[in-house]
Amino acid sequence: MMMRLGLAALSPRGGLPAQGDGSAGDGPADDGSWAFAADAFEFAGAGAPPQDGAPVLLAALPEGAAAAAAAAGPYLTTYTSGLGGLGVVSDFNITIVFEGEWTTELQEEFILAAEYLSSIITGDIRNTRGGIDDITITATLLDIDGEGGILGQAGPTAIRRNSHIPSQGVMEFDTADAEISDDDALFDDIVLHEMMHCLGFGTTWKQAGLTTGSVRGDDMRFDGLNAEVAYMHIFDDLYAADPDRTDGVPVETDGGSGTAGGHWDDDTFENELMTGYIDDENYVSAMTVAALEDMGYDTVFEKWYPTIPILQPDDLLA
Ligand SMILES: [Ca+2]
Ligand SMILES: [Ca+2]
Ligand SMILES: [Ca+2]
Ligand SMILES: [Ca+2]
Ligand SMILES: [Zn+2]
Repeated sequence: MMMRLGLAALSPRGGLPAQGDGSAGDGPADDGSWAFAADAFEFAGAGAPPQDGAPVLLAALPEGAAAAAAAAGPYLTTYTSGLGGLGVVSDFNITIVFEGEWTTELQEEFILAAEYLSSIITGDIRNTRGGIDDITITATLLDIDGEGGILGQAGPTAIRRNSHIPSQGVMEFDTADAEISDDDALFDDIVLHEMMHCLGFGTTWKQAGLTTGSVRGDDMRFDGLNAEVAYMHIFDDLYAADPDRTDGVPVETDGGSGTAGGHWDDDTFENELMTGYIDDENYVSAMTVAALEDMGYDTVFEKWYPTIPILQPDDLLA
């Protein structure tokens, strides 16, 4: 079944980080975080095609980037994870189809994110009738609105009927912002965050019946068993202090449509990667991996050993 969801759009809260003096409106929010604001699943509207941007010419990139790309040789058109790249061999495979013009530097962040996901998700997902094994993500770099404003958008575009596991997704980034965030060493985190949305994190929860409460009611919870176990054991202080802990893991209810309802609560989980606001430093907690397990993926999370350290993306580069 092809099922088009809206796309999760992301944009910085208060502008891009650290380009100016950090005054209000000129940089990130006071806490240095970015909002994946308007991460609105209804962003594109039901049935609306993804933004069909013209390819960005390398000449339109900042001079240094274009030169670096030219020096590094031609960019990839497709990449599949889990086949040994970065040392990762996994039955869970992500194929990225690159559209538009790319730099190898930016593509490296997609490769890292995909290999990372293949290292924490270990099990094969049944191929689609069309033979997709296990998800195809179309990644496009295009001119959207220049520096600031919209960073890009991402989300699943086709979902398996019974399992609710996506088989197709899109990730689109504004060229100007991608270059800047890559210079700020944030693009890798942004790409991984958005790739998680393509896998269904925060984007299929509701239809998969994994949440309770509501954004409107100002209390929404993810109530998958594995994530609840992770919440209890990894964030034990927060868990103990949470009067509604038995309802599940707190989900973001601020930030408006898209940010709300599709992320871990930022006030609670701060610089966890899958909160709706990205920080200068972010990490992937076992709770995020546990949520993927609850979504039907076979992952490295094991609920009997919830405190075992979770591999981080940079570990693949070590
Ligand atoms: Ca596979
Ligand atoms: Ca498969
Ligand atoms: Ca922009
Ligand atoms: Ca955060
Ligand atoms: Zn997000």
